[in-house]
Formats: sequence, structure tokens, C-alpha cells
Amino acid sequence: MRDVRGGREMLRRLVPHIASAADTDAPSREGWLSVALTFPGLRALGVPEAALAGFPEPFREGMAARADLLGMTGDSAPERWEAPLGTSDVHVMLTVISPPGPPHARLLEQAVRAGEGPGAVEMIHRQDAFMLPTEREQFGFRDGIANPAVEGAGAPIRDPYETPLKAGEFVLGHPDENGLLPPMPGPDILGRNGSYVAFLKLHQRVAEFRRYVRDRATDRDSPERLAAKMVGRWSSGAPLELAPDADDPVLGADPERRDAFGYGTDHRGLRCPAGSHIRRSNPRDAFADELIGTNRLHRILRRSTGYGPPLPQGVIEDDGADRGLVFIGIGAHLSRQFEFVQTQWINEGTTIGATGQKDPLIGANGGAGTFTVPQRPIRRTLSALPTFVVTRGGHYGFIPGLRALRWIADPDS
Ligand code: N7H
Repeated sequence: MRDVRGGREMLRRLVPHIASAADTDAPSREGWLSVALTFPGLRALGVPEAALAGFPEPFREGMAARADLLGMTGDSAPERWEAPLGTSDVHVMLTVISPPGPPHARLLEQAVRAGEGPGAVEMIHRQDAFMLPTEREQFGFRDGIANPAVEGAGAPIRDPYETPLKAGEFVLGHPDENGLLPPMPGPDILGRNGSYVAFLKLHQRVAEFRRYVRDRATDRDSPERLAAKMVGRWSSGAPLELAPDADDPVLGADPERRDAFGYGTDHRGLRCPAGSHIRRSNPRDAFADELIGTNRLHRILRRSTGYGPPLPQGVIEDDGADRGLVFIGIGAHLSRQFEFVQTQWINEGTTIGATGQKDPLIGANGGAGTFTVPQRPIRRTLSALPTFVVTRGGHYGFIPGLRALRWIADPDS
């Protein structure tokens, strides 16, 4: 965005295409367009400095500036990110979500036309992402299963162990789990009903992952079982807590049952290791005895999708293609939600019972990682874990409510 006027014009063109949250179930809707603004983007749109100062520090600094803290170093360091990701040139993040086919193409074109239009705004990056019909991500697992239920959102409750979270965990201007209003930039019209997004482009080393589990397989531990222990679910989506011994594709396909579990009766992690990806990123009731309710302050709404061509089944040599996952994590508190999960649970295992171990699937293990699989009579520790997921870029965005978007576009109206 090169000047304030052009940027505001662009927002005015976009606003009519953006769905209200009240309208998400409209049967006629072909898809959704949403807008998130980076901190440099808000500044380029002429949002007053006093209002900018009201945004929380992680957002003001931006993800790239916090990469060290977030463990994005080495191959994942911002110097190696795909341009222009992570730079202050990125001002507006437009997301178009719709089923594949003509409606998607139509909506995308509409968004690009409204986004660029005549004026001083230029599209500098585009990332196509998709959900395969199998709902599997690149490592071969069903994704998009577990998400927190939110009070008042009306979505079905899949996890009976977690009562719906207060709206203020995800939307500014509403009470959160602490009974407080999340810190919000002023004036009220700017902050209210807004939210934050952590966007990440994550490259997945699929061939390396397949080779790793194949090379460590034994009579007892098939590659599929080792991979499931690392994730916490079988590839079908069936959770280890409910299907500890073998995959159960019927369970994995059942939205009513596949998320209905806790870890309360599996303290030792004999079914699902404490260090597995899903148990560490949402320990559910695992430490309810010690820190009642704490987990509720670290929940993230995820809307991730894959990108790039899937590596064909059975291939274990890298073909050089860029494939991975576009991670979208939404919440009203960047620091105690996305940043906490990333730093304390994914990169640091102490508080979740995996001391000295990073996430086996997405942690920056760099060839030196270990992962403990508790089992009887003796636990197994996998070693020399490489890095399977590399950050290719990331940004924090502010998702303004519709009234806020109109205000940013036309502050004097
Ligand atoms: Fe993860 N994967 O596909 O293997 N994730 N994730 N994630 N993740 C989950 O429950 C994956 C990433 C969470 O409530 C599943 O929907 C991959 C980041 C959380 O039980 C699978 C990447 C962060 C949950 C994957 C990746 C998280 C979760 C199980 C990167 C946060 C819910 C399916 C390439 C910082 C846990 C499901 C719960 C689940 C995968 C990234 C967090 C299969 C490949 C960066 C909170």
C-alpha cells in the first residue's frame, strides 16, 4: 500500500464482500472473504498513533521480530523466509475460503479485484491452499478435528470434557475466561469485535518423516503406530486415547465421538504420550488436578489447510516440491494463546511432562530431538529426531470487526 487514500479506498471496496459473523450459515453463501491487517498496514492506513499504541506488544512487533522467542531459528529464521513474508511490506491479508470449483474462482477474482482495484495497492503475495477430499494433511493425518467450542457461537460441542469458552477468548470487547475484557485498542469502534490471527506458512518434509518412522519400525511398532504416537491420533483421526492399539477408521470419521476424550485416566501416557503433538498443544484435562482450568487460557481456534502437491503414497525420496500447511490460529490474546502454546508446549516440554523434549512432529529438533513413548514393560525413546516442519513465513494480523473496517476506511464519517 503506497498511500493512505488508496488503502482506504481498497477497504471501502472490500467491505461489502465481507460476511458478518451473524450471517455465516446463510445457505446462499458461496464462501467467505476476510481481511486481516498487519501493524504496518494499520499505520499505512492512517490509523492514529494513539490508537496504534493500544495494540498488544506481540502484534506491534510482528512475528518476524519475535522469531527467536518463538523458536523460529536456523532454516526457519526470518532471513530465510519466502519474500515478502515477515517484512513490513505486507499490510493486508485477504483470505478467501470456499469449496473448490467455480464458486471459489469467482470469489477469488472478486476479492483480487476489490483488493487491488484502481489505487495504490498491489498484490505482492498469494498462497493457494486446499483441503483434500480425504481431509488429510501432507503427513497423511486427518486434520481440522479439534477446536474449542465458544459460548454463543452455536457450533456443536464435540468435546464433553470442555465446556464452551467465553467469547472474550476469541473476540475483543467481550468478557474472557478471567471475567475480564481482553486488552483492546481504542477507540471502541476500532477494537470491539476484532480478533488476532497468527498466520504461518509451514513447509513439511514429508519424505523425511516417512523415512524416519520406517527406519525405526519394529515388530511391535509399525511405522503407522510410531507416527500415531507422535501425533496422538491415527491417520484416520481416531485418537489414541480411544483407540490405543490400532487405527479405527469408523471412529476417525465420526465427528460425534472422535473428539470426546480426556487424558485424566492416562497420566503416564501409556495410550497417548504426553509429548505427542495433540496432547502437548491441548493437554485437555491432563493436569486438571494441579492447575484447574489453566488449559482454558491457552486455546486457539485453528483453520489450517494444506498447500502444494501431496507426495504420492509410498514415496520416501524428496521430490523437491514445496508442500506443507498454512496454519491459521485465531484468538483475542496472542501472547497467552498462540505464543504460549508455541513456546511453552511445542518448543518446551517441561510443564506438560516431556522435559527437554520438543514437539516430535513440528518442533525444531534439528537431528538431535528425542521423544518418549511410554509403554510396558519398558518405555521407548526415539532419538535423532530431525526437523520435519520448517517455517517459510509468518505474520500476526488484526481482524477488525465490520464497523471497525468501515471506520478505518472512513475515520471522519
Ligand atoms: Fe497441529 N498434523 O497435521 O500432523 N495438528 N499441526 N499445530 N494442532 C493437530 O485435532 C499439524 C500446529 C494444534 O485439541 C492434528 O484437528 C501439522 C501449530 C492444536 O486435541 C494434526 C502442523 C500449532 C491441535 C495436526 C501443525 C498447532 C492440533 C490432529 C504443521 C500451534 C488440537 C487433528 C505443519 C502453535 C489439539 C485435529 C487438540 C491438532 C498436524 C502445526 C496446534 C493431525 C502437520 C503451529 C491446538
